[in-house]
Amino acid sequence: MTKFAKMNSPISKRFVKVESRMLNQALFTVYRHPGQGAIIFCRLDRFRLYTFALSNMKTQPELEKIASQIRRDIIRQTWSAKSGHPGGSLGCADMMTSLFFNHLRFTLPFKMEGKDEDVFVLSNGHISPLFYSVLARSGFFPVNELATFRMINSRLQGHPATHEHLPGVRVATGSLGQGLSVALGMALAKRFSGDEHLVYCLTGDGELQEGQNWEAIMAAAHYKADRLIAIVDWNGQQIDGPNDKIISLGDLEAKWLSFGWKVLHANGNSMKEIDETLTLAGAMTGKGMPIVILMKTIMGFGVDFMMGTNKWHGVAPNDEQARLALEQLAETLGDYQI
Ligand SMILES: Cc1ncc(C[n+]2csc(CCOP(=O)(O)OP(=O)(O)O)c2C)c(N)n1
Ligand SMILES: [Mg+2]
Repeated sequence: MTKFAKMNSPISKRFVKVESRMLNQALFTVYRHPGQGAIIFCRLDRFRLYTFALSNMKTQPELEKIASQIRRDIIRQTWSAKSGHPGGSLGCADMMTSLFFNHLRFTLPFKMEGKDEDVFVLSNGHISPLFYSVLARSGFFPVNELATFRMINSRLQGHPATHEHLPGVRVATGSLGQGLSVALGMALAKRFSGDEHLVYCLTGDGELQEGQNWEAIMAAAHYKADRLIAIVDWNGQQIDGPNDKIISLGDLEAKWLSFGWKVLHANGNSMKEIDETLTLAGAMTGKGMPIVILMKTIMGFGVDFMMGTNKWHGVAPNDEQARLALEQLAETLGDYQI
């Protein structure tokens, strides 16, 4: 499932120019082939020109439709289990939809080794309702299994675990601060085995208060892990309140830069922006530096009464709240049976 290939060839006349705009200091010109995918022409700096051919790419409206269903799945899983973490799950739904449906190169059925494919680590394992929905909706396991979320003996435990052998889960997470170290190990293993595929790792912002992250961040730059892409869910909130009240993250960009990472920024709740930033991040791999996307999100995004507060970090909606939430989220792919 190759989503893009470096072309560095002239744009054919059959492509129609859609728009040009700046994104993370790079000029993107988007061309579309009638009936096919898009070409993104990406000018990274004034000396080098890159073009990227994208095939089988989902358009922004298509991704938004999928994300709406995934948000419904998040509400329905936490509502039926009467527990779980809807806030962070809703906030990261756009990025995870774009990542799994347009960028991550994986093969099915799932193989634990992850050789010759991109791999993903969910370090903030508590947003499992999102992870499970994205995995199910992209074919890793049957969508109806979402109905077993958090049940005894289910493969869909509150936090992802390998013991249950759920396709798509390569590492148990939920004990915060560990995922990036594992992702770095995977990136180095890929290098040793001559595999040029990418390793993506999503972490929370509150999670960055765990010291182990900074060992991994330091080590990744030292080892030039340039096929590792970290994504920070920068929602400004954590379990007990805003980051700034608990332990301020300070100048997050300066910190990652000073540790030797390439830093990109994105609005994680703009499908267009996050989708393009994931393209840009992919294009920047293999250049000697690990890459981080500092992704601004709104916790609870998509459900008005859940947005912008830590209140819904780990609280499930009751019947009435679930009804009100689902009214705001279109059913696009079909709800699973509960
Ligand atoms: C090592 C560890 N300490 C504490 C917790 C409990 N815990 C779960 S989520 C969370 C907050 C994390 O904040 P953030 O990463 O910003 O996630 P968000 O609330 O934005 O989803 C905490 C403290 C945990 N899971 N692991
Ligand atoms: Mg947070």
